[in-house]
Amino acid sequence: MSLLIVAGVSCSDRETTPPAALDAVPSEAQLRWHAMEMNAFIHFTTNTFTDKEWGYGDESPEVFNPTDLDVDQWITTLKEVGFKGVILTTKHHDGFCLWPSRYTEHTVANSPFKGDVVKMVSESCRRHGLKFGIYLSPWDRNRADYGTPAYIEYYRSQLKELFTNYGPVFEMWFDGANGGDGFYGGARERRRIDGSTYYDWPGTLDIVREMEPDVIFFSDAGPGVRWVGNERGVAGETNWNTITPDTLYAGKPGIESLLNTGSENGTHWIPAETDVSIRPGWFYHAHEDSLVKSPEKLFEIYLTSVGRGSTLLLNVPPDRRGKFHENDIASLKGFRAILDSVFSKDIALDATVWTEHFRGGDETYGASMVNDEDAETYWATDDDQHHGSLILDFDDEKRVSFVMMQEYIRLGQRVTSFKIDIWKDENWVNAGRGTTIGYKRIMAIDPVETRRIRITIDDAKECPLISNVSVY
Ligand code: FUL
Repeated sequence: MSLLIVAGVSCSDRETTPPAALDAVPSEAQLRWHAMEMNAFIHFTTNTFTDKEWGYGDESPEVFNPTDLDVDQWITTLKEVGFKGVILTTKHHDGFCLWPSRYTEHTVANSPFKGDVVKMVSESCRRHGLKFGIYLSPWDRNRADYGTPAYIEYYRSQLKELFTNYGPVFEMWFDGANGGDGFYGGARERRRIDGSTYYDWPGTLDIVREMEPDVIFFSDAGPGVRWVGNERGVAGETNWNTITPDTLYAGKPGIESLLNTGSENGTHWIPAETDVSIRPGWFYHAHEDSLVKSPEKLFEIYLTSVGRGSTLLLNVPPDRRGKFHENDIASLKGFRAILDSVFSKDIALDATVWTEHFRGGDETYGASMVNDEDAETYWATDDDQHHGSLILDFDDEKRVSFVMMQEYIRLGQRVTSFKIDIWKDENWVNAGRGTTIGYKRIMAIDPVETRRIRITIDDAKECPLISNVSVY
């Protein structure tokens, strides 16, 4: 590059223009949410004591009686496994409140336990450095006024109580299950609501945003993050963070596959959150003690959620003592051990990375930006070039089983197809292909000894920007 000396100041005559952002990009709060990668869900209420999944709403607060509640055991266990945030069911569909809400008698205050579980969990999260989130079921099978405008007032008053007394709250979870039969203050009937209008979500979100401007709203349709479309722990192999929310709303039937993949030309950044339980049910049932997912299954779920650019929300339900069961703890620890062993050494850090093309011939967009341990730097191509390859040279044969890639999503999600080749017998041999990358993509490949890996971006919406490549 030639240099001009102007009045003693040297400057390049060919300044490389940085890539322009796409229309749909994440907010700062969404970027922080992506980086959390693994959060935990906690389902705990009268269901834990009645052995139900959906309480009818007529359960007496008397049944809620954990004998040995230890929220620090939950939070320290989750922290050791690597979870960054916790979302607590402060009220499930049965309407029982885990805090002494002044708007209803149907709370912990009238249970033999009496304690404020929301306070205990939010404080424990803060003590141990985890972020705290809230699930407040919009559907309430206890309330006589459910289905009328009065209930919306009730729901909003409770949001105000929660956000004022227990914040900061990083994520607010609006469940899509809505309406149906219930106790409804003794009516014991079936009630239907129009999910697209009844809750006036825009009005409710405004109220919450005023209290917590950075909160991420989860619902089927966002607007902060969207449901992944299933409860099996599987994000789309093609997983766009973008989707067009126009006609979507929480609980709308038939949108599962769209939510699972997102859409390439979606107008908004609404990434998929993968919620799944460590047990068959969301609440604790003793008869499921032998059905806790194994460490290997949890790792498989990690690969189909975090490994596909989604965030994992893993539910771990406390038992009737108010503790995580020994079997769940053993599985979680085993899962952590697998993560530690698989991802113990990133061999890409010692590799030399080559490319035939980088933006403007400017080293600040060069291949070495993908293994410099700086998430803010990235390899980029010129605007008119939507493909390119990176070759990682390890100097000698290394055993390779996983390749991890990250796009610089601050400027939008771009890659639409890529492949991974390994160098074998003086030839490139294909080891895997994929579509989207997004925040993170982890490709498991058949374990192999090789001295070189080639990652080819075959196509992208605009010039690809790759901020990180790791190899294990
Ligand atoms: C669903 C609910 O009906 C389940 O009980 C659970 O809370 C799950 C996370 O969301 O819609």
